[in-house]
Amino acid sequence: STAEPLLARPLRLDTTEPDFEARLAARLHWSAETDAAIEQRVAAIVADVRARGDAAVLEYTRRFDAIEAASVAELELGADALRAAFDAIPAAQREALQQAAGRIRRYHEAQLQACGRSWSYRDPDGTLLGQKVTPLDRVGIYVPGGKAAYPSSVLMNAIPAHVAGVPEIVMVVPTPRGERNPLVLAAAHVAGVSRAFAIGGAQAVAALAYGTATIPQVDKITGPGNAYVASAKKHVFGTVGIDMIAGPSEILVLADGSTPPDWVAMDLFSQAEHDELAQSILLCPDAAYLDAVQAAIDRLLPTLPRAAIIAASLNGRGALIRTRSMEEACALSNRIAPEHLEVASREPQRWEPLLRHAGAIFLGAYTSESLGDYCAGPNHVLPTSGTARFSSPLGVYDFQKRSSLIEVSAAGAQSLGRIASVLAHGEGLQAHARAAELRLDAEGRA
Ligand code: HSO
Ligand code: ZN
Repeated sequence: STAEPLLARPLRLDTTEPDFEARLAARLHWSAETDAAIEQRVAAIVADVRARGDAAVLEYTRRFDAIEAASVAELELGADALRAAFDAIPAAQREALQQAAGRIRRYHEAQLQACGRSWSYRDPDGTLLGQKVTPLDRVGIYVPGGKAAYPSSVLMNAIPAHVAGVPEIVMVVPTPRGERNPLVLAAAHVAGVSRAFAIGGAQAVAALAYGTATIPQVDKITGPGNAYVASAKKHVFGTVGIDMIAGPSEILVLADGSTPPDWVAMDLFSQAEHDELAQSILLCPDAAYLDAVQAAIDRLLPTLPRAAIIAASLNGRGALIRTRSMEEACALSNRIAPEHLEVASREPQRWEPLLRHAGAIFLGAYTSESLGDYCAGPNHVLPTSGTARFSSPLGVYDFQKRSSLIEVSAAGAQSLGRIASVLAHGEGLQAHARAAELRLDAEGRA
């Protein structure tokens, strides 16, 4: 029997149709369903690891990953194991990993120079005010073990931490039935991971958050994971810092019709192939161009091994939208605030000033999102589900924190003391007022 041909038909919309807003809203809708059963199981695992440490980690690793180990120490992949993994992969992969890492490092070093440095200034009376920037002491990076185990994500999480100056980067990665992902371990070596443990799930997150006899307690946990991992991260938040909890990947392409339709179709596919729930949207003022991209989709889809995932994503969440103009397309893109925004235009510099809300903006026909995913340099951990309205890509700043610095001069104590004294009396806090007044000179106290 012949199989049904796979069809990918993103929803066709036109901004001039009367029910456009409602149909668009239905397409965009996505909510992180919090499954109460998962939350409960995770709460129990986290509490157990917190209470029993290594023994609990070993039990859960045996149960969920089918690994028999006598101790958590046996599950450690030290610097030597990571190096050995790197040495064992093909030379072309070694070289590509190193080139990607070099470019990502260079980008994040520029970010450190631009916005990761301490600063201060002095008042005319000599008082010093500023902010001191320091790296976190120790961070944990979660790497999934299953179908979403991306070596590129190891680079994107560990390199900014390394560039920020974090002295110890601890990676956890589940190895179900002992199956290790050599590229993930090789990427950890290249990215400067200090040590790794072959553990995963909520138990790994809890171990990093509270520490065990073998696993060091970290200050922040970043990296993607399944529903259990996401729930565990929310659970331990407050004890440690966490990065954002990412939703499904998204791409929005803004096209003026000048980029080959095949290029755009493949870029839409490249997000769709991540996940059935991924979202790919194309905006263009030219309906004939949307037809051409749909034709390219039909022709190219059967050539891809992940066609079924791509079709599910495009049919369930994809959209090809005709807009009245490029200006309207830019405004709509800002409202959607996509994770990735491609400006497939002959004049990307003309539209860029109109674009504000997106995790990453890819300008011009040659800038495939795929290049940004791997090696251009910017981070591929980006805000999803419209959160680009208020949050930013993962960066060196996520692995630093800031302390205020104040050094009041004798002269400064006079002017500041008078202000503080008045406000402290106003708040009824006498000790505050006296602390300021004690430092006033005779003239000030008079
Ligand atoms: N596009 C993904 C990152 C990735 N792509 C990893 C390929 N590998 C983040 O949205
Ligand atoms: Zn990707």
